[in-house]
Amino acid sequence: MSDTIDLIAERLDEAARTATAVPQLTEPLALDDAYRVQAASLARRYARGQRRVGIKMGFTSRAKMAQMGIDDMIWGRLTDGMVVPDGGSIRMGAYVHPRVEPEIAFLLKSPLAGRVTAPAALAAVEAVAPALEIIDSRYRDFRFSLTDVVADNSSSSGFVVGAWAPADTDIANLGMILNIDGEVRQIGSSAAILGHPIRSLVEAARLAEAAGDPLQAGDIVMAGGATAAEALAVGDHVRLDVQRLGRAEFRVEG
Ligand code: OOG
Ligand code: MG
Repeated sequence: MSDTIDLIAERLDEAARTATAVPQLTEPLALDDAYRVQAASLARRYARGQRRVGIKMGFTSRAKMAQMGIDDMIWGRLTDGMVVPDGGSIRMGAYVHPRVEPEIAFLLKSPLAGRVTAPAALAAVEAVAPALEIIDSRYRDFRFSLTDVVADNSSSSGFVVGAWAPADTDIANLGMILNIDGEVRQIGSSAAILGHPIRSLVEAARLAEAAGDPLQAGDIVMAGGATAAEALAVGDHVRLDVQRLGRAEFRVEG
């Protein structure tokens, strides 16, 4: 099995590195093995000098589950190579078929592992911010099964974090507006993320520890898309406004 895991990890890592779509996996994988593929493909990125900076949660809202037809929460690793500065730009050619989704990000001031309560999770938070995730499935046509997407690092490919706000900011039910080129494309609420985004951090603490990769001080945790994702095109100016938290934005260059 470990040969198979390494081979799939190499295939998916190459697909991400070269921005080339690949077919869905034909090898039947158990969920644990899909996460092993993810870890092995991330190990290849670390070997190229990238550093893990946190994790992203996926399918934490109904809108995202409905858009992709998957009902299970997933997670993936974030590296410094995926950071897009707020107000900066991405190059379309570095992606297969990127999409963007409105999220909330947490910055941790202390480690957080295992089964924790929501207040304990909040106590580990240094700051919260409006955030945009750029997802880019390496699978053709952005179609995948649960284990396919987990193996592919849960489609993570980039993220933009706006200005950090104090951890005691009430984020239970904040209006979120995703705007592309001045046009409102998605409207949602932070409450769409598991009823309250802090629950996504609670789940992240449990899942990351179970995989032997627990959350650390300094980690960024992306809580998951509050709405469906929007496809990106060259020339797009993407902006997220989150009530009370402010905005995050970037441009898509050719
Ligand atoms: C999988 C990643 C899901 C989210 O925020 O729900 C995700 C995908 O939709 O390609 O990042
Ligand atoms: Mg996401």
